[in-house]
Amino acid sequence: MDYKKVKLCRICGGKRLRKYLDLGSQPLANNLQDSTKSKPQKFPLEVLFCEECYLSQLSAVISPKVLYNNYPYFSSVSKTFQKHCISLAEHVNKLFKKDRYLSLIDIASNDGCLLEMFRRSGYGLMWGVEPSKNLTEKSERNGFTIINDFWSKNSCKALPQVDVITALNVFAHVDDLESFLKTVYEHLTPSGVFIIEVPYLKNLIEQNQFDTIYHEHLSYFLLHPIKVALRREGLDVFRVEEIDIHGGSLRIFSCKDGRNVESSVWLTEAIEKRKEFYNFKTYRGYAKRVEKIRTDLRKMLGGFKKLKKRVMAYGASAKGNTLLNYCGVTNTDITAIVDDTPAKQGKFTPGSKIPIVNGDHFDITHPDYIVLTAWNFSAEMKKKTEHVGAKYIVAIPEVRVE
Ligand code: JHZ
Ligand code: ZN
Repeated sequence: MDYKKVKLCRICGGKRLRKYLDLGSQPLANNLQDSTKSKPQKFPLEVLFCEECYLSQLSAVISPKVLYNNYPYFSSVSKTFQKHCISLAEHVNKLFKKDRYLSLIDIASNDGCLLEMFRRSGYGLMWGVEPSKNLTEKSERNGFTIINDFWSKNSCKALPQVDVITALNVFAHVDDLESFLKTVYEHLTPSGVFIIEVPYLKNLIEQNQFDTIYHEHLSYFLLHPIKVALRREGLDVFRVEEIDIHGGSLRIFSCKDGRNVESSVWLTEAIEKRKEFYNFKTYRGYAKRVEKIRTDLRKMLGGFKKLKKRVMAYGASAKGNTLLNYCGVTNTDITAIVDDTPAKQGKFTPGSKIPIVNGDHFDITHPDYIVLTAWNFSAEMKKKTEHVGAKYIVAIPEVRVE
């Protein structure tokens, strides 16, 4: 399978792209293996910084058809994410006078988790757009209308203009942002609101969250480049919020016109500037900090292996696979990974070949340590495993036992 090499910045077309991180060649993070014998193809995983608009982006683009045809990630598995969607629905309602039923399109609606929370909060007309067949089928069974395709002018031409368009954890996955945003503009009513949520690059750098880097995430965003991309397509950012989900994300509200730009917008940009995120030198020491995580984790797991400790992990997340593959951790270090997603159970993590099992295995194996490979949900995961009596290993922002 081939991939496209990035030569120009996807937002500003700039040529001055400088590499600041190389995580080696890695398999696709959600390409779970059916057996330990499969040999998944590997692709370069490197991050480049654009000196003109400050976007961080991968050097390689894999075809989205390969990545999302059958996607094993189900948003609803996490109660934390469900609560997050409920609060977003309440929050959005406050932006409108609720004198009528509002309409909504959710881009990359996954298994319908967000649609469900908007339905409960009284939305009348709703559509999801989702390329993965398995996720579409689940949402349709729950009564939602889903366009089973990528968000594009052509696939969504039957959809009307709506009051709210949401794009949670999908903006970073898009190569052609220009046509993505043009389609958003066409489907938004004049007073409508477009909401993006993306993992925030500030946290990726400051908290060493290098595991958020995998082939699906083509871009790593600051507010500034998002503003540039939106403005070019006629959308103005009027509010920005820093939210806790996925290790710290940005929630960005934009509209065609008519809403006052709130102080959060210039304040966020001012902080990005003051913290020197618009300067390549800030990214220089990053690779060293990431290498230290690898050294420390290998040392810790090597020590536990010698002591014959039982080590399992929780969360066969995409980010977990970046961590395991970059650190060279395999099924000789971690016996099994628990994941509550039925579609992931019975498979093996790509590259590291660790079996993915259900939660009963904590009680069968009685691990001494559980590596929280989805550390962004540690509170929820610790609660679910209290009875196991194990200690937890967390690798981000630095390797430690809790
Ligand atoms: P999680 C996701 O990436 C999806 P991933 C996506 N790639 C994206 O853009 C980013 O987020 C931002 C499991 N789990 O969410 C479910 C339990 O088993 O950290 C998941 O497999 N029990 C679109 O894959 C994994 O852990 C639980 O109680 O890196 C979490 O994956 C909980 C809470 C989770 O994301
Ligand atoms: Zn650029």
